[in-house]
Amino acid sequence: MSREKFFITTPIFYPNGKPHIGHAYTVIATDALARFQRLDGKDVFFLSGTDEHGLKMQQTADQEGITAKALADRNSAVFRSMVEAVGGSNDEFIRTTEERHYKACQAIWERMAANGDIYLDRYSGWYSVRQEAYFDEKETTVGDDGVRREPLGSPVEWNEEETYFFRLSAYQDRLLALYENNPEFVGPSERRNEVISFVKSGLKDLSISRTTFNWGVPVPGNEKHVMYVWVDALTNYITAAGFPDTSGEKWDFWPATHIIGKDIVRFHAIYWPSFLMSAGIELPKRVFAHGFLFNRGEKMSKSVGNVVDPFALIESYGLDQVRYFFLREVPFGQDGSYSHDAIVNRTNADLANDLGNLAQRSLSMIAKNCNGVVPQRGPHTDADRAILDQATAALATARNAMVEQGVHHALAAIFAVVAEANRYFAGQEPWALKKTDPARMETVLYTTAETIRRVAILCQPYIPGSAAKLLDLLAVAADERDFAHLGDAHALKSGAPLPPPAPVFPRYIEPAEQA
Ligand code: ME8
Repeated sequence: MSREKFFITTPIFYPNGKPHIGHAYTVIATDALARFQRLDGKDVFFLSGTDEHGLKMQQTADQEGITAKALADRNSAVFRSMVEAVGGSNDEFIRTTEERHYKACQAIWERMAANGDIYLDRYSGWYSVRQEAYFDEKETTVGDDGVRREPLGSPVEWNEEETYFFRLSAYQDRLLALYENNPEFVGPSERRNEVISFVKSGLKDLSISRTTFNWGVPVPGNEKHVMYVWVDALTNYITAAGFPDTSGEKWDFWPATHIIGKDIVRFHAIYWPSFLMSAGIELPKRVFAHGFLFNRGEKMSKSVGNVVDPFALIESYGLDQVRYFFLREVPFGQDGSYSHDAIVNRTNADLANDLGNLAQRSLSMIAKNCNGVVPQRGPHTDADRAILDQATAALATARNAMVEQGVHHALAAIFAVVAEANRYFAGQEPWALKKTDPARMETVLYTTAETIRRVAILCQPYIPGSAAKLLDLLAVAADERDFAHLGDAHALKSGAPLPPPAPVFPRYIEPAEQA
């Protein structure tokens, strides 16, 4: 039986600067969504990459006195290592300067042209280099400094050029029907509402080529023009699925779920489906936009000079600590803020204290009192049953949350089990049972270890390294860690040998206190 396919993407990053924490956040969240589906038995294709063309890249390269390609090569590699550093389990890392991508862009262009949606005309308007987009005069404002800016604040300049247009105006009704008939197409609902009202306010045809620079994909048949960077960028998602070859195996992954930041919803939820409709290609399953992260301006740590650098953040707090913090603390889809204190408090409380201590205390007791093997499991009481059942039930809750990108809800349900397991452990007092009822002590320790096994299996998408360590401590085989192995049928076997216990979650200690 072939497994259900699941294709998920991050935005492809502009490598004209260094990766910052916002980029890392997108990758971490998309990675958790990808890992979850893999563990849930799906055949997953997880894509990330870099968006290397456009005027911004050319200008940055000019400032540095290098070619745009050299800049792209250098910085794309940095983004690739950022994706790796944050634990990205992506199957591919696409670069828009790849030959296969040029072919895909030219193919989608030709299909849109063949459908009568592309025409040549002149364009003039207020152009923002930073946004790589034209703005209506009425969308711009002139500040006290005499500089005219678009709504997001970047300066605009008057520009006039010959350009190809895409007949976006022709897609207004089809787009509105799409949002109406597929309410899950754009999420969360605030973003969906914004998109609908933007489309209802009227769509103008879109300028989709540039002649003022040549760092881009040439327009087929008119090499004076390069494609507008967003036509090029959005197409990456289908390049990776093998387009224009739609008969290959990779194409079976399409359509994708796109995870993006809220700044680029318009491109993904309006332009992209219009291009695809025009080219006769199936539309994405869903476009989900997360919020923005803000540093509250607190000093992060003495050892960290630049807190927006994801590499430095991981260095200070640990990878799973950073992942856990962002995934648990920020409701996915809303804006969030981070600070040194918030990261330390959250990860010390949930990871070091709740989960880490529970594992350490129960596994040490097992090592000491049960000869280092999985304890004997006597008859289960209601309390034993209840905690194990809650752990199993958390999968259904997490699954329902994860299909709609409710990453924080999934983690909340899993960590509610951890909190309950701590109450169970404290309430059962296995240390007291040691003298009065050693058989019952074994059952309590068994139940605690089995609960930790279930929690660790469920934690893998979010804190993969630490979850693997916990499963190692419980001697769970590598091929018995997916969600199909969560329940009673795959529970720990009494008498199975366990490795010596070791702490999994170091507690963060302020550098000043370390001395
Ligand atoms: O927009 N908080 O690339 P990009 C949270 N190349 N997320 C943030 C963030 C912040 N402060 N800042 C950035 C592009 N991001 C295009 C995309 S896709 C076909 C082309 C995240 O490098 C957010 O997800 O400027 C944003 O969408 C993404 O980084 C890419 O930003």
